Amino acid sequence: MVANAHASHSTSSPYRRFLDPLKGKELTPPPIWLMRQAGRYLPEYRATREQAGGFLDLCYSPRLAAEVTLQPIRRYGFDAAILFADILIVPDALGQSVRFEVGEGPRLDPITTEKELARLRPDATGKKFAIICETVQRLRQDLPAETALIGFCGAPWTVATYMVGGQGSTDQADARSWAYRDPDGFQKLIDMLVEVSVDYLSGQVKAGADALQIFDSWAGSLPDNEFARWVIDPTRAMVEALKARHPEIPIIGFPRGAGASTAEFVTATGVDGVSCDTAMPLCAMRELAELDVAVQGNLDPLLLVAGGEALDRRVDEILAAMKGRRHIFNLGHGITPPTPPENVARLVERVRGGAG
Ligand code: 1CP
Repeated sequence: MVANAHASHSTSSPYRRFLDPLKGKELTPPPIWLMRQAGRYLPEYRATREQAGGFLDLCYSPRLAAEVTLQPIRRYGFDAAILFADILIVPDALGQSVRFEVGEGPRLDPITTEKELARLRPDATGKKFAIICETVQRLRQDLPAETALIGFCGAPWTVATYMVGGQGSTDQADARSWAYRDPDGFQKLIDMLVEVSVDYLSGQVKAGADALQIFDSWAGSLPDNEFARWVIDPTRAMVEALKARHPEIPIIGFPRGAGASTAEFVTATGVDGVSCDTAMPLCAMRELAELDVAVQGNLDPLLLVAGGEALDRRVDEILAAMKGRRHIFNLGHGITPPTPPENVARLVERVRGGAG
């Protein structure tokens, strides 16, 4: 139903309302998309995933990755689609083997010393990045003209936590310990990630991405001085380098768990949008919106599982709090697998229904 939208892919871009708040314009109702809007809560995703075989096979198949990106757009007509890939594509492209075990999270061979770091191959990332960019290209052709396309990568700090720990963890102790023990060595890993991530995102922009999001899911585990060095500085370096290459590209930062450091993150990095997690008070989101930035968020993903009036109530509260501000409606974190798809439809209808 969607695949007929190609016509207006011409030199002048058609209007994509998702981009307005990022470019300084408030919209009522706000644009809406959801983190992890493609994923296991959708039966059609599970079917395509099975067809692909492994999770990385899905990411590296432009045809199937584009298909799962389009699935939630067909169902819900979100204002933006997000490229289907994963933040661990970057370590995989660097030559650190990444595996997704069934029923568990990702597994990598951990890198904890400068010697192991030296085995990574930043020059060899091009081939795998090119496959992902082919997905972006397909998507820009197949998406409805009015739907924006978001490219993304993980922030250097968060990607490093997986590269050093070898898997997800609740406290990111391995990366934090390396950063304390040997800050200069750890800085080399971060610098490498800044450089390859900029190339990767720049490739996504050239392939047709309208905006970028940098996911720093584990930003909240650092004390403020370390937050400045490992979250703010690398993000600012990426934003500067990307804006030098693509002055018009809007960039959203997602420093999850940054709390009281979020305002400093916004002013110091120069992002155009900031995504807020569920714990960010609505009054703090309103204050952030005074900083010449679009504010995205922050419905609790568990309310989307619960549904019903509890969901409606909180949606109305968020809309009321952000009314008149540059707001993009989203969750505070990704959709979880037990989410009933009909609750997502209810949410979209509520946001668009003008409750605000
Ligand atoms: O079984 C499956 O099909 C795999 C589940 C899955 C999915 C759907 C993973 C494994 N990744 C993804 C896609 C994905 N990941 C997207 C696609 C676009 C969309 O949002 O629809 C994006 C943007 C990500 C980003 C990502 N991957 C983050 C940052 C956001 C966040 O959730 O905090 C992180 C931390 C990852 C790592 C990752 N990939 C997959 C899992 C299960 C995890 C978390 C691992 C862990 O910490 O335990």
